[in-house]
Amino acid sequence: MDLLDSGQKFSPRQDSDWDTTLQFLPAADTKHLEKKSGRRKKLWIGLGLVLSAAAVSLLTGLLVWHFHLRSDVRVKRVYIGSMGIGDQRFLPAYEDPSSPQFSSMATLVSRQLKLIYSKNSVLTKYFKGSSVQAFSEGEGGSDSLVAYYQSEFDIPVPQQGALDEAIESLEPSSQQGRQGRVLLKPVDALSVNNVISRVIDPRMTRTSLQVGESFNVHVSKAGVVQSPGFPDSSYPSNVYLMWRFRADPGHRVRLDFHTLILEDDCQQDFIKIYDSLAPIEHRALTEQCGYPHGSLSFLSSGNVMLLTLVTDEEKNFPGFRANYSQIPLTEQKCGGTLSGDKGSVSSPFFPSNYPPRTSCVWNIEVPVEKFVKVQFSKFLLGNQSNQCPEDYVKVDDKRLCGRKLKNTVITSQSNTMTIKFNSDSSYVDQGFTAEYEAFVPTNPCPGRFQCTNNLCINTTLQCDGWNDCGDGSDENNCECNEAQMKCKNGRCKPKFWECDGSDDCGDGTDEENCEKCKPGEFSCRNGLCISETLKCNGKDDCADGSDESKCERSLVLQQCSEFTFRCRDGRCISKLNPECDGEPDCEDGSDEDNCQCGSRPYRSSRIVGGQMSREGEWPWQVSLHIRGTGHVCGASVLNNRWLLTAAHCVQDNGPNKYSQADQWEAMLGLHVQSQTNEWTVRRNIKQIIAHQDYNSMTYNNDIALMELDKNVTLNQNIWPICLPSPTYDFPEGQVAWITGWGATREGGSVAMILQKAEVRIVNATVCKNLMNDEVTDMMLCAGVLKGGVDACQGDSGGPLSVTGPSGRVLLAGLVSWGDGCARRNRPGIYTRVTKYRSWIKEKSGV
Ligand code: 4AZ
Repeated sequence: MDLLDSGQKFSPRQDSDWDTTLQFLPAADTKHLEKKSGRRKKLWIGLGLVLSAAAVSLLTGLLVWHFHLRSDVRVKRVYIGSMGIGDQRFLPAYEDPSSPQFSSMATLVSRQLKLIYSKNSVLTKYFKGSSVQAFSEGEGGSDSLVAYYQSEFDIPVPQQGALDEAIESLEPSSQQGRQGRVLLKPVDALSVNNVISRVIDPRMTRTSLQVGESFNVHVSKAGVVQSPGFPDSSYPSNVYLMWRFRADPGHRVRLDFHTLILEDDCQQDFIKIYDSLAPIEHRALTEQCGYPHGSLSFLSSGNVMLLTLVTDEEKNFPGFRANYSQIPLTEQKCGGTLSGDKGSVSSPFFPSNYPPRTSCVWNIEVPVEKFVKVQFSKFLLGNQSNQCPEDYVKVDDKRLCGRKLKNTVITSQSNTMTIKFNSDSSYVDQGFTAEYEAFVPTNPCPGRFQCTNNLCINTTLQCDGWNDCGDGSDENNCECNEAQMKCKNGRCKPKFWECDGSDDCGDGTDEENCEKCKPGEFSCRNGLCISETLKCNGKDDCADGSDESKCERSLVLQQCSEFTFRCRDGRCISKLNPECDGEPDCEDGSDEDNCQCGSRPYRSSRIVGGQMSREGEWPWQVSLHIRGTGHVCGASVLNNRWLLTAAHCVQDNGPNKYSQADQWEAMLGLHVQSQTNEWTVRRNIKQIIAHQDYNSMTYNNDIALMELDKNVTLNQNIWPICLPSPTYDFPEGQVAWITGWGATREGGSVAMILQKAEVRIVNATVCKNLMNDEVTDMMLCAGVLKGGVDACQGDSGGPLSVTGPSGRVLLAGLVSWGDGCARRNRPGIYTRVTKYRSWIKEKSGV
């Protein structure tokens, strides 16, 4: 059954045994009673509060004493660790925990652990037992076998810190060095080189969890892993699952996630990946939950990797599907000597996440009379911190880390530069790419402007009102020309940006003295000025509802206006954008009708300057294909039968009969062009209804409906977007998203993976000014006026999506036209959907 078409509405259950004779006190009486006994009641309340406070303090004290001070209360503490062993070889039988070889080696390791713990009074006193979970080949050096184990201690609560210290004291410290430190060597003992252990992630020992199941995966032949039930059903509740990946010796494991959709809260459901076969915190590469956005491609440092999935009782999501493979360790050697005048360097495997425990050094050498400068075009290296002790890039003596250094320029003071990259044993990131260049010290930016931060920019970008340097130095000390205004802070900005509702100066001067009304007055949307005191007074003083449009309570108005919402009963209310905001405002509740649209199944969360979207993120996005040609235009799902697109997509063009329905094929639930999957639905088109007044010269009324030949079943990847009412207001500056498979740069080729980009609604007057008055009231402008982000060829007909106050997504516009793509001061022009609400209803019934 199709959800939106079932015609079912919620109706309260009629309980037959409900006692209709029962009477409740009327509200007025309650008040009356309260008033009479007010004083005595207050006294009792006061006394009650004091007594409750005393009881709470007593209970808290008891609990603190019970758990922290009473030394006989014990807790279980589990440590996960690895042991490097020098005098044993890895045998294939060790992969099978039921083999006799596994058992006998596990016994040796457990005995060894007991021996190690026996040398420490805290450890030996509270030790309960160890179990070995897996073995792998040694990690090079003197280890030839690694055992992964779990040790359990039963410890009085106040002693937990001492236990952690004792466990950590077993590790070789950096001064002692890793190599050759034999911890213990009785006659039958193993030659132990090192032990690392850490307390287990407490979410992995939740009592509700079913005991972890584990899968052994050999990655020498590439393959796919997925969470149980994927993609047909959600993952199960309360599971702790492990996938142990092993590559051939001398190889690394590579894991690329194709889909990853979990609950948003990492405390409940998460995946965690380790550079190890046991979940040792020291070796955690990443933790992910929700609908993650960064790179989801991971590499191990050695030939093993562990993937864990932990879920709780509630809210189960689709889970994941990931491809695994192996790569020789010798592949992608990073670093080296570079001697060209310019070139680029990037972290290993960029744009995948770099592997842990990796170090690379690049020595750049340019002709003696020149210096070197390097500019980072991508920089994603873990957390920002002072000394950058974890993962870092070091340029000569300067250590860099964090995720904020994009476009940073560093220059050398000689003809050589050394760039070092270093990743530690845990938590990886996407890394960096950088371009280096030789320059003459006396002329660092030949023919270009040098910013204070050493960036070079085109001289035409100086004093153009935009901060191109990033530090504003290209906009300092400018002489404003006659088309510009001077801000108080000295910046020059185009005059038509004055009073456009956005602070372009940065100090608000371009938005001062813009009100048409006097101080203390409210400007109605119809241009009237009324006293500020009349705002939200429950009366329609502007006579267009606007003084009552952003108040706590919505008014039912005597008369409707172009700014008011019309309820189904024909009456209008004053609240701005009341539809589907989660609050019934119309007396007949019609502002909250048909609000299943515009929701993403999983909250997270072509285009020029955009980024890849995730599967299911834009379930209303459609790809319109011409048979034999492939993708041509975008469209949006309105319901299980109707799509909305641009009229210019369905115009005949010479021999191409785009106006004929049988030429088209609609792809719904598509993510990657030419990669249909179980969620993709292909439909023929029954009819096309282009707007009767579409003007191919001006692009006015650029809107068309398409009816599918067969209904589709709505699901997590195919879902309608909400249509805004005719009076819905999309204010300038509001964030909107564009999506599509169109060209990724002007004149470029189309995208394979659905792209998304964030833009903002542009002031209509500013837009008309910028676009030579070619923008009509039936159009909406959106973009990033600085340039670099826009819709482009192939995105046409696709949605301009805006998220409303309750999280529902509304269709503000249809990609229509523009002056090129992503050019500065050339926003994208969209069909203004609010203008066509009744046309859509008339033609399709939606
Ligand atoms: C096009 O050719 C097109 N920059 C669509 C959108 C824009 C430009 C061109 C907006 O379909």
